[in-house]
Amino acid sequence: MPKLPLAVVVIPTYNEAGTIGKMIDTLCGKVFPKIKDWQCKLLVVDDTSPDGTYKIVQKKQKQYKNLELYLNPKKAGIGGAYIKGFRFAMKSLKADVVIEFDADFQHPPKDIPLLLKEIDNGYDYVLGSRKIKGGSNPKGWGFKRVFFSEFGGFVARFVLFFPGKMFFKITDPTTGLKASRVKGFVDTMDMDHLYSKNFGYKLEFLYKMVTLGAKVKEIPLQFGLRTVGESKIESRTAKDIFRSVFLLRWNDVATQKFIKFGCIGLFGFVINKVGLDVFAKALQNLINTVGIRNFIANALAAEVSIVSNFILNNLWTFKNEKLVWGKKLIQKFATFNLSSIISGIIIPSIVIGVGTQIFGDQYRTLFLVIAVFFFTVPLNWFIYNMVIWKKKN
Ligand SMILES: Nc1nc2c(ncn2[C@@H]2O[C@H](COP(=O)(O)OP(=O)(O)OP(=O)(O)O)[C@@H](O)[C@H]2O)c(=O)[nH]1
Ligand SMILES: [Mg+2]
Repeated sequence: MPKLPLAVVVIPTYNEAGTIGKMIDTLCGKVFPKIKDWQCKLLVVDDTSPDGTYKIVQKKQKQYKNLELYLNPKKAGIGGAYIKGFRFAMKSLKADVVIEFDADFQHPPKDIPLLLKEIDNGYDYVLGSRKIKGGSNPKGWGFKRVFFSEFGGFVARFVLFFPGKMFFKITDPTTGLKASRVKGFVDTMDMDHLYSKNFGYKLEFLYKMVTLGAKVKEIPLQFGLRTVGESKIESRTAKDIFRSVFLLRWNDVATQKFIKFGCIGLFGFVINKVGLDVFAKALQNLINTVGIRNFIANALAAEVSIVSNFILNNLWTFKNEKLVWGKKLIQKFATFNLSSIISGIIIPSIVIGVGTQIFGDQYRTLFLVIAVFFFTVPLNWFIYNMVIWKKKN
């Protein structure tokens, strides 16, 4: 018979003596034996809980062969515990899938086979969602907890994924119930540089899995009420989660590029403005007709700003995709020049012309802003990334 793939359910615990024994009996005694296509192990990562949670696990290990304990000498935070647990599950146990699970029965044990079924269906990252049909928050949650969960979830989704497809696909980013494929994902993920070792890790793992290209699937999660033991959620948990989310977004390669692109664009605008004045003055004695003079002055100034935009983006924004001197650079510059004329001059002129024709001359500045932010910026960003400095695979 071929060897079955291994799923390791990782439960971090801190003072869960009131519930861990029952959880072990439920998983190792009832749930795991019913799963036929997977070999399952339970790994408890305990931070040497003062209430002796680990002692209960050690006792149960005599009864269950598929029960493992990883004992941290001191409190590591939920994220810290998961990092250690995942490493142990991969290196020592050779897990194919790792599952994040709570000790306090808020995650229904019956969901474990459902998570694995979706992995069998080809998904790499299966999430329990409280927001899709069939999922729910506990009935007993007060306004504050519901608000933080809803608001925090939305901010996290928005900051991390908007306007990408994951913004719509991932409905519950702060969920704690997840199954992750190891090969190509958890074994590839950088777990050494997390911004948070507490609850913020959830968003970081999520972001990293998505960035690695994981195929994501949500299943409904009826999140229960904690009945035994104490919550480890603190008032600073919300802050911790927001901090992780913003740092992830800020330090993302694309964000950093976009900021540089924006600065250079702004600088180009300044060059255009200054250049217009300089050229207009220089041409004063050469061309008498003011309209023609300013037309030529602006064309020259715009060209100078296009050249400076190209050079600066090449050296700074897209330094990793830098074009070096040669025929290709000249071709790319020609494309850049043409697209800049279209996106920076022709399109805004049409938007402003059509807009003011329909709505009136008083909206001239408004249409300029619309043209720049809704047409020029997105169009340039797209062309720079997809054409001029397109990454080679
Ligand atoms: N090892 C370890 N486990 C932790 C730590 N903090 C939390 N946990 C465990 O992580 C799991 C989730 O923590 P909970 O306090 O239940 O968080 P929650 O479910 O979002 O919040 P509640 O609804 O209040 O229970 C539980 O099994 C905790 O024991 C920690 O610092 N170290
Ligand atoms: Mg809980």
